[in-house]
Amino acid sequence: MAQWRINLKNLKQLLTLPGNGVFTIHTGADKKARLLKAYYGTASAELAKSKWEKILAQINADHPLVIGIASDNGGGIQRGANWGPLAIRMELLSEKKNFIDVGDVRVIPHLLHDKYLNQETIKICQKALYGKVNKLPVSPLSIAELALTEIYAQCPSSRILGLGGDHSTSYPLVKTWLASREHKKKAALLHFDAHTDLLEKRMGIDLCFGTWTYQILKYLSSTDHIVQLGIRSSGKEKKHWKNTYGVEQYWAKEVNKWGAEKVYKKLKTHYSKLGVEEIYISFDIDALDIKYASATGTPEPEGLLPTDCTAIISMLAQDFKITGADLMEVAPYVALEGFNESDRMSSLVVAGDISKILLKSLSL
Ligand SMILES: [Mn+2]
Repeated sequence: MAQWRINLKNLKQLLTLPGNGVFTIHTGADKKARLLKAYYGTASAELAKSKWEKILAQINADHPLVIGIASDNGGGIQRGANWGPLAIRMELLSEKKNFIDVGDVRVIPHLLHDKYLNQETIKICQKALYGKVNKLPVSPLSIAELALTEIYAQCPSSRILGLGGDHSTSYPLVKTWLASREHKKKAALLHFDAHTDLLEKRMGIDLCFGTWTYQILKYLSSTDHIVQLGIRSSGKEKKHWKNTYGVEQYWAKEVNKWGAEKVYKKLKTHYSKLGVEEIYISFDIDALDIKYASATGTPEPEGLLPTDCTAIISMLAQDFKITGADLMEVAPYVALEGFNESDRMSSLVVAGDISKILLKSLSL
């Protein structure tokens, strides 16, 4: 078993216990306690911490890693995806022997990225997070980027499943994944989503749930190295995105008409022509039809079937190496008008199924 020499000192400051990324003392503490009990056999964060630190020290490349980024500050319509990592982990408990959970990125819920902060604020937040002024970042996206960079630097072959968070949290995940690829031309992105997330800015902000994909384009070998599946809520037509950015898209109505096998054939042809060998899958839960994914910030009707998505991911994992993935925008406590408690619960089960197929594809 390959052991990495992980920079534990840094990681222990940047990350916290699984589920603990949501900063709360009382509200929701019972939910965190349930996860800790299931993971470590104790509901006490104090006792769990030493077990988690031991696991951090023993990280190896034999299993996929799970990391949570419990930030929804890059969202903007209906928040609540900060509870996504905890809820998805509860659904993943049956698989817990098949991954190493490195924990959650530490989150100050009012911050997004350090570039939006002045030096004075950064210093004050460093004192709050780390107990002193230092060189470490303080915003969730910035902390995530450093933590992931550390992990990839120690072990470039690590396969990471990121749990969001609003979709802006994919930005550090995909950016660091691409930065650690040896052959950029062979690395591509598959993006499931109802929305393109290709805005250059949203209300002047260039890093958020609506812009992260645009921000990633410059890191790809070329912009046709991203394929988007499930698009249906877009201010512009499909040809606009193709002509302006060169992004390949299969809209939800096409996927639903063609079915999983035909979509996969097109995907395979597209990636193969480009010489792609490894793929990162970013899955926004709102790619799925609102019937299956009501617990999310911007649910949309006429979306994809979970069975089509899992079939496409399974076929993809047979022909390509899936070396990174994420599941985003699961907002477990969002109760949508017209949907009841059992719809909410079943949408979490569906999110769990998606996380399981992503984890499985990372394990192949
Ligand atoms: Mn999205």
